[in-house]
Amino acid sequence: MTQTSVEQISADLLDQGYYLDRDCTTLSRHVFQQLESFSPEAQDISALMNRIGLAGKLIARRLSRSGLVDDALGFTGTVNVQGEAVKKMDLYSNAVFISVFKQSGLVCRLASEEMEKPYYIPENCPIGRYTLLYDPLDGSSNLDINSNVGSIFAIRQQEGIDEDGAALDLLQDGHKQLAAGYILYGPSTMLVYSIGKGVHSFTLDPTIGEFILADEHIKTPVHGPVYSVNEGNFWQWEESIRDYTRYVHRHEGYTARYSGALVGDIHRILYQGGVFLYPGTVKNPEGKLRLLYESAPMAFLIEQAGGRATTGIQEIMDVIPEKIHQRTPLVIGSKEDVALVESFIRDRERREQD
Ligand code: AHM
Ligand code: MG
Repeated sequence: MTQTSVEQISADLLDQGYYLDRDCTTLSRHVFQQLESFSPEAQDISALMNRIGLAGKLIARRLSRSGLVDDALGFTGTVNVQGEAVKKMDLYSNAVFISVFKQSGLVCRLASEEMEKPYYIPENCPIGRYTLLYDPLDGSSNLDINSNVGSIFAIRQQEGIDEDGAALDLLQDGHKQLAAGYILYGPSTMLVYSIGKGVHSFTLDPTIGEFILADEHIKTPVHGPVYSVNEGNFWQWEESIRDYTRYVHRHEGYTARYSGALVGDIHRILYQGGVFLYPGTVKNPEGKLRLLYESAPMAFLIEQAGGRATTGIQEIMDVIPEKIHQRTPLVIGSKEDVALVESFIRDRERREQD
């Protein structure tokens, strides 16, 4: 190769600098860019996100081979603290998060929807300044049909050590979250996160084993056509939610999408707008979704993208739980679409008071 052609190739590559930059924007580098610092706090958050990414890679690897390896699919035969049948992948995913944070020195305690009490990592506690809250494998009913599932996470500051498991310091509102996001295991594996400075998505490049920046500062549209709700529960809903559903059935411009995995449905709404609802039902008056592991992290994220999240009467971020596994009704997504649902709730309240 002549000198000129080497120079030419280098120049061409520099011309494509944007792509090279993007290819080199890994999760941990992005955190430093966001925080514009290499301070100890930035180092911590970057390392935390890196560990969450590692958990995502391990779970994605097992999911991609779940039909091929023994003991990946199916139930364990036990029920969790919520009374739900536990799948083998739920347990595996739960353990993966614990395992990646052991010896990290960062996280003293992990609280998950699969564990009755938070899990302490005693060797980390003298220095571990953070708590990880997570739903290790959300939408796990999709597993046996090879459909999308996800992991949801939030990071909070560790406030006191409380080894009896009550974790009273976690009974605080969503504004206490320092970071939140999810990993979507779909055709590709994507990690979406916010540290309170916008919402950013990454795609796992399996050839190099890194999450590479896909989109920065994602903004959810103020309105979208999608409404995402399990209409099989219609008979169990309050009249206001039925009123809303009748409205979208009778007006042009709405389309229904419901995947059975919150992460997948929220990902669609994040990019394309619309609203996701899991209201209270006769069986579960507070709905199905858990505040600390599902609703609050998603509320943090969607608000950072310019959307909203409410129980129908209160902002999700303002809800103070009474117990760590507390459930909340959830209405989340584009501002205008959330407001439309709220208007039906308020109308009903007004009519019932008259
Ligand atoms: P899980 O965390 O036990 O999987 O439950 C949460 C899931 C959400 O991902 C999804 O939106 C919802 O439960 C589906 O519930 P349903 O089958 O009642 O519609
Ligand atoms: Mg879940």
